Amino acid sequence: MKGALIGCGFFAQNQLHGWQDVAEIVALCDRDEARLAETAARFGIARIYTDAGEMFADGGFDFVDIATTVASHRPLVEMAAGAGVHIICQKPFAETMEEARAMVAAAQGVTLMVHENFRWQSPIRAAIEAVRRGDIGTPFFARVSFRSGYDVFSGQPYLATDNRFIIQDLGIHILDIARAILGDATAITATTRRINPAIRGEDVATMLLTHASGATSVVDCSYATQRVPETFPETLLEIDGDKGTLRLDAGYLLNGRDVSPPVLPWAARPWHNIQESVVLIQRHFVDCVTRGVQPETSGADNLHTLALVEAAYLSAAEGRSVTLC
Ligand code: NAD
Ligand code: 89V
Repeated sequence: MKGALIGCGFFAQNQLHGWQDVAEIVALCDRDEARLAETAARFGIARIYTDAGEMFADGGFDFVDIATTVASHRPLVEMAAGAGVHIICQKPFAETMEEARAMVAAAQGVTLMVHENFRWQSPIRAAIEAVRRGDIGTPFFARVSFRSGYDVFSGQPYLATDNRFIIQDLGIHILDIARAILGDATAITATTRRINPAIRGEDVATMLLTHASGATSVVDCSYATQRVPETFPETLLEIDGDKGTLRLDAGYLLNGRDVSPPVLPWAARPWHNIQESVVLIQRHFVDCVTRGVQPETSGADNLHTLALVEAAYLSAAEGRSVTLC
């Protein structure tokens, strides 16, 4: 398959490395000319555009990978859908449910996948597959936990200045993991805190979910946890079922077994876990398009994860449990 990528920023470099083993990226777009030129030279991509509309008009690709920040997602998704190309869109998919629903509606004729890669991290995937195989029977409880003091702001400065921080940026990934393990949630109660005075949004969130199956999960995240050793970017799991228990502990130990992700040739610790998951989700996307089936984190599926994000902020603001329809 041939693809195009929009947004040559911090994280897109991983996506472009990943594509080298999965599909051919034939065109690049960024409105920042310097970033565009530098990225095109790094990956040897000849067709470059500062205007996405011009890139779609020229065409010649089957899918587009939208790697920009959230404010531009809706116009770019709508443009791509209008051009009839399949779409991967970075998380957070949208800033509001209304925008997200509009994008899903616009993309009815193409495959639309949200780049929700944490559920594709191989240690997390090993746990999800074990649950899906029935290794621990019927799960009734999960804790999905991400606690770190890693400086994410130097690579992604917008994380320090946006009104919303940890639930929208990181909580969204681990709420998605909770859904992958226990299915959709019907209610959420959340508390948030800002510990780091140098940022605008919340950097700690604790969420309690009731799932439609009757199971309960605790989904907690912090970028204010000075843990030694630092575990960024590991998500730790405790999953209890009626026939057994799974623990994904620090150091990538799944019930004591080493499930460490590989460090791909272009990757670097500690990001290697996330970097490998990019390749795995890209393969999943190409496989789904080829087979004509919906990706796990299709646009429609992601509406449920986004609804949890919105409900978590509402719950924290109003100090009450929020029911999801
Ligand atoms: P960034 O600011 O470094 O890069 C975004 C790039 O998009 C910039 O170069 C900007 O010029 C370009 N851009 C924005 N709007 C555009 C438009 N309309 N047309 C063309 N170019 C445009 O951002 P980043 O840190 O790379 O984050 C990008 C997205 O990736 C965010 O949504 C972020 O949440 C997400 N992200 C995901 C993961 C993950 O593991 N899934 C990790 C980090 C970041
Ligand atoms: O995965 C992400 O979305 C990143 C980070 C791990 C830093 O939170 O923004």
